[in-house]
Amino acid sequence: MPMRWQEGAEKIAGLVRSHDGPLTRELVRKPGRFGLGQVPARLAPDAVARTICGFCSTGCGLKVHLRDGEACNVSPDPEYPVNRGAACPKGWESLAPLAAEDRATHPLVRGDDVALRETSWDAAMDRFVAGVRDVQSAHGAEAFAFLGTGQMPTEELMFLGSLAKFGLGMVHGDGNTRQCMATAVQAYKESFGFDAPPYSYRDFEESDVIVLVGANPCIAHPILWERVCRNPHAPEIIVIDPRRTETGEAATQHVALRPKSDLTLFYGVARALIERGAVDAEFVESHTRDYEAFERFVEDFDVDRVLEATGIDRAAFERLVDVIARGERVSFWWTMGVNQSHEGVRVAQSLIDLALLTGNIGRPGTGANSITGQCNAMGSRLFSNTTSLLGGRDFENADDRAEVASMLGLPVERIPDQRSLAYDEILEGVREGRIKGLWIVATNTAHSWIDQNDFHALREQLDFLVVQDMYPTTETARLADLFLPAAGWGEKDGTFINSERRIGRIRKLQRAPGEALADFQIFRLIAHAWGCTHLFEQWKTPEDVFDLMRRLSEGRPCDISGIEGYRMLEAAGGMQWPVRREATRDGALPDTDRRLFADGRFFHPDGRARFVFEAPRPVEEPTSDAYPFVLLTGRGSSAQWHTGTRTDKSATLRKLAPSETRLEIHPADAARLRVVAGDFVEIASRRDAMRVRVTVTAIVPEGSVFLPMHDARTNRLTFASFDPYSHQPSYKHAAVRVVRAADADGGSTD
Ligand SMILES: Nc1nc2c(c(=O)[nH]1)N[C@H]1C(S)=C(S)[C@@H](COP(=O)(O)OP(=O)(O)OC[C@H]3O[C@@H](n4cnc5c(=O)[nH]c(N)nc54)[C@H](O)[C@@H]3O)O[C@H]1N2
Ligand SMILES: Nc1nc2c(c(=O)[nH]1)N[C@H]1C(S)=C(S)[C@@H](COP(=O)(O)OP(=O)(O)OC[C@H]3O[C@@H](n4cnc5c(=O)[nH]c(N)nc54)[C@H](O)[C@@H]3O)O[C@H]1N2
Ligand code: SF4
Ligand SMILES: [Mo]
Repeated sequence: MPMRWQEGAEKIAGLVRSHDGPLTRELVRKPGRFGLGQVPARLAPDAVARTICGFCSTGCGLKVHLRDGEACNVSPDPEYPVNRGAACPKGWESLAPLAAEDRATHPLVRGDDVALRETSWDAAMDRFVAGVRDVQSAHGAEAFAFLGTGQMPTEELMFLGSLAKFGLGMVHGDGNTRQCMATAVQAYKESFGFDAPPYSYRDFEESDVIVLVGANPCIAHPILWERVCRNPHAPEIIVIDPRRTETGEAATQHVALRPKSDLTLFYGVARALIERGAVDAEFVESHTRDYEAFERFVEDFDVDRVLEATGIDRAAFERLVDVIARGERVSFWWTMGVNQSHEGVRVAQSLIDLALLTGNIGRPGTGANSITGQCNAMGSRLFSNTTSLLGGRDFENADDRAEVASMLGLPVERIPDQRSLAYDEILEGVREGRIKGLWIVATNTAHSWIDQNDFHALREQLDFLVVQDMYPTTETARLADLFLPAAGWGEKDGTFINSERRIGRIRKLQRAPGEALADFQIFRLIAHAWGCTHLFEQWKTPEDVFDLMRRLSEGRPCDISGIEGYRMLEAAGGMQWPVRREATRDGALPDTDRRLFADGRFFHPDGRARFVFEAPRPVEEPTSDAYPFVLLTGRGSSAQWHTGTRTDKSATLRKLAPSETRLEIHPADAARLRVVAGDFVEIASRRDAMRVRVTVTAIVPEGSVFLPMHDARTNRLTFASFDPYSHQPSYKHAAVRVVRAADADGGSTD
């Protein structure tokens, strides 16, 4: 039974008493503000509350129905401009993960007997402070790093990054958005001058050609696919994916290229478009740079080279070029099939190059559009204070540091003058003994990071690991020295930013169980225990932090200074950045569907977008006689979310998901291996092996196999290679062998 809020409040009050000070008194007086209390008084007991879904970056509006003040049901919001009354199964089932039996209710600490045991918040805070200080004093401030997420409200992300760096003196922090969006961030920064996905979802409805690259929205963004289906122009839909996914099946053309041959393909398409005279010369001349060099560079990518690299046939290539050349409003969209590649940044930029070349940007139905992944990957990109300083600034720029210091009322020396290491570099630091402590918040590294054998070995080298999650049962939480129990979506306030830059309000609808606290409040407790509350005096509520975000954004591309507060966001049905102060001056609300670059001005100082390109590189772990298959990984079903900590808790979602992991294998390969559907195989990489049943299907091409990422064993097989510019892991390419399980057993007795 979850504890009633009064009980919880009393406990907390007692626990934090030793840290006497303003925070303690506030906790005692206003427990509701700390993730323990009742739902806000503003919500009537049987009201409907509007919020935003906490799973994917589509950012659907949801209505949460309350009975006697308790959230009892969820339905999609028909008035929200994103989803207009539709939601996928995860959205409908949003409340189930909150009621899971394994919800964390108390802090846990690892005792001398090695078990994790319940402890008080008071003791947990002491342990946190001592653990971090011990590491920092023995090995330097840089030796303690944090790993965050794209799944908390922006206000919490900003608090985490600011507390860790400005308060606790950490220098390095990154998040799971490295696994997901880093490539798009880097590509946009170099090409456009700022990390700025330019589109509005309305573009799905206004295109006459929709090119989806390495994206499977039918599974991963079902409501975006709904938007595609609402397009009244009978669009050409081209899906470029080695697998014939549900989306590929529904397309007007599926281009089944060889894994990781995208770059050659798109340079070939660019050359063919140039040859056809499909270049928008006026746009290129007025709004871009480096076109001539690009034109010379792609000359080497003739059709034969493309066909050889990609394995597609001439007719398919010509059709692709023809459709793009003739399209009036062509939009290019990409997701993880591009971002998670050893050369993802250049592939993303090759799509940007195509959009620039053909003038398909800034107009309705166009764009070079990265679809994001998690509900708040976009908030994390701008405000997590990891790679870039708050608001997309640069840690290495003294003016940027001075500006942030003055806006936040901080001594400027508190702001590190170097960029954080990226996720992979932080783990490399652990290997080399430079990083001895980690604080992992709202991400399940011990399942989702590439090459788990390596990660588990690295864990042994840490002196202190803190994990902050909704569940103490995650693979990562089980490795913690200290576990901090967090409230989840639905139990706290704040905002998310979705894929089309729309800021939406999320609401506290119910209390968290036991002594779990909103991450925001955990950060306040930590600031208090550390003795740095004076730096965060303006950070009492999420809305206070939202106000700071507005200030930090003013005059920048991501300007939200015109959003006067949560009430305006609620009234507007979410607002896309930028919203400058002038835009809402007389109570006006900006248009609900806005795209960037309508005026052809990009964010580089000269206003011009760049053509960026580079020769394709081979993958780092090519297939061989011993490991002849390419392992592809990704999303398995619309009912499963990543490592399953939330979606596995819903009986409905479990029913909608496959009952067990299956390896997709092509019929011709299956025949060679003498396996039929349902047989067990052993799939092995150079790192590990797993036993799994097969689904024999032509979804995967010959020579490739596919495993869903939702199974923790998948990342024991993956090969750790990274894009050199974005440091994003290449989850979608490893060399593996597959043998019939019976043969493997026979083999092992030899
Ligand atoms: N149900 C569900 N929805 C989700 C998520 C979830 O876990 N479950 N996660 C969310 C998150 S965080 C993200 S990032 C998105 C991911 O959304 P998507 O990127 O759409 O999903 P994935 O299945 O990872 O990968 C998409 C496709 O990339 C293809 N691919 C692999 N290699 C290549 C290649 O070399 N070239 C090309 N062109 N394609 C390739 C794969 O075959 C796969 O079909 O989904 C979001 N939505
Ligand atoms: N092989 C392979 N691996 C992949 C991918 C792939 O395609 N293939 N995709 C990668 C991608 S794109 C992504 S985004 C990552 C995702 O990887 P993860 O981030 O590790 O996956 P999640 O399961 O979403 O983990 C989120 C964790 O946060 C917790 N949580 C949720 N809400 C809250 C909250 O409000 N507060 C706190 N404190 N905790 C919370 C959840 O319980 C869960 O443990 O996986 C990556 N890994
Ligand atoms: S599409 Fe994404 S945002 Fe919409 S209901 Fe599903 S998981 Fe939630
Ligand atoms: Mo992601």
